[in-house]
Amino acid sequence: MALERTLAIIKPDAVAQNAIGAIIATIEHAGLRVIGLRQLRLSQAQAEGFYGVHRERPFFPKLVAFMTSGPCVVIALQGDNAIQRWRELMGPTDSTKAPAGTIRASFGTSIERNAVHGSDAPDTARFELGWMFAGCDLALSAQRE
Ligand code: FUP
Repeated sequence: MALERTLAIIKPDAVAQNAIGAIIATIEHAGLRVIGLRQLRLSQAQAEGFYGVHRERPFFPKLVAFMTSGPCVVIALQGDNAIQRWRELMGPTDSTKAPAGTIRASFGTSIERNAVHGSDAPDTARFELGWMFAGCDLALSAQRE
């Protein structure tokens, strides 16, 4: 198994529900390590840049409006197979189709307002962590496994 890092985002809908602690508890109970953490409100330009791959999709304006509607919590995670394991904890993109017990079933309400984000592959994880934790040395803040 590969020791990986991935980016998790607790989106504005979940922050508004006071669900930050519950979501981080789920992450920690699953054995993933939090190695970086901050709360921020994305600017329009940051949200458009972060979701740049979706720029041509019809849902892009609503996605950017939602992601800038309130504060997010961005989290760097580390663990064996962290990318896939975090996505399993999240559940599928559409919250209405997410299996009971997943974070998107518990805190999301639709495909658009789906509570959390997770990187989908090693290259996107590297890009997204660099974006959200620019200037941070995540290796220094990581617990030794
Ligand atoms: P995911 O990897 O599960 O976050 O999903 P995607 O990268 O495919 O989509 C990124 C975000 O775009 C989703 F979290 C929500 C939004 N989206 C929509 O609003 N409508 C869609 O049909 C697909 C995605």
